[in-house]
Amino acid sequence: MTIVSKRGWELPESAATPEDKFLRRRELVKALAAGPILAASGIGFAGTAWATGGLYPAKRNPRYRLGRPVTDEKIVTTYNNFYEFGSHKQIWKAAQKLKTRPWTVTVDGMVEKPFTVDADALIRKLPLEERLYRHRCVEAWSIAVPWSGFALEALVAMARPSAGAKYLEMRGFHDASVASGQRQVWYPWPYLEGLTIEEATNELAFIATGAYGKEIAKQNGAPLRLAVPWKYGFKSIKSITRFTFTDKRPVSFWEEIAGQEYGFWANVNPEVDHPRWSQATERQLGTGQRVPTLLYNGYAEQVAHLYKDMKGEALFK
Ligand SMILES: Nc1nc2c(c(=O)[nH]1)N[C@H]1C(S)=C(S)[C@@H](COP(=O)(O)O)O[C@H]1N2
Ligand SMILES: [Mo]
Repeated sequence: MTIVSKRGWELPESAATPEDKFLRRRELVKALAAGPILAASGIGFAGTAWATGGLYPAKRNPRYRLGRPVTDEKIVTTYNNFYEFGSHKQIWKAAQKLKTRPWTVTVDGMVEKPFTVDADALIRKLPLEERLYRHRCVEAWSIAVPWSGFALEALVAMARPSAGAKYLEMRGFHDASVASGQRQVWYPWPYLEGLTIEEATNELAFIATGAYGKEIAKQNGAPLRLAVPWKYGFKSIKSITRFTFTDKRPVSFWEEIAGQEYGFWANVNPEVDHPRWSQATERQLGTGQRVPTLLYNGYAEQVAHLYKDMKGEALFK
């Protein structure tokens, strides 16, 4: 395999010894954890020019290829799932009400030292790159998006989780005065998702802060959203406010609502149908085509090893 970048966390998993992994994490911690980021806690930035100037477009990492066309930006920004703003696809206008500056992100739970930081300051501190990722919704439609952002592993390194931490829990915002969907009080707000630490530090786990060469649109989950492209789309939580390290497996938003249909793992698998529909194919937005769905959404090479010894787990819902 060709190594296309000298950044440590972009190395193929097979090329990284445990020591490599430890060392590159130490490097990241040195580069990221110390310094002005903590001082910036709680500070808001009114001017957007300063906040994102020069960040986008981020340099594309050529390691991630689509094998299909990039979906039109217009489609990706007008056909959305974002239940905070309603349980239909046309939420993009309503989502403009979301105030994404200032935005604070809290990192807490089983970490060396919990902290709260302004989202713009956090984004400025982390190495941004562009990645082309496929996205497969559990409802059997798909898109392909040029995200900009940083490897979630870099945030984990910054957080310095304790050895006992097994999961990373992520929460969205909760403000029914902005998000009318949150007046539907029977939903377990805020939106919540979780990954194992191994998943969160897999090279593919990504935090998107931009898309299509600019700051990410509110309807796509500004100011920062997860992108875990081997899992069904609902795992890729939008507009994150909190990262909590824990030894208890999180019960995610959809698992809480309908655990018989949506589970913790939610890995894409064309051979395991949803209780109410087939997962064998997907409707590719913008092309009018229906194409076969791939195991792990085509990312088996990067992630299949994470699950190889798991017996009796519902890995594909
Ligand atoms: N906070 C939050 N994140 C969310 C959702 C949501 O309703 N709320 N929907 C999920 C689902 S089901 C999908 S398919 C993707 C859709 O992302 P997109 O609208 O940017 O394409 O966001 C995911 N993240
Ligand atoms: Mo979805």
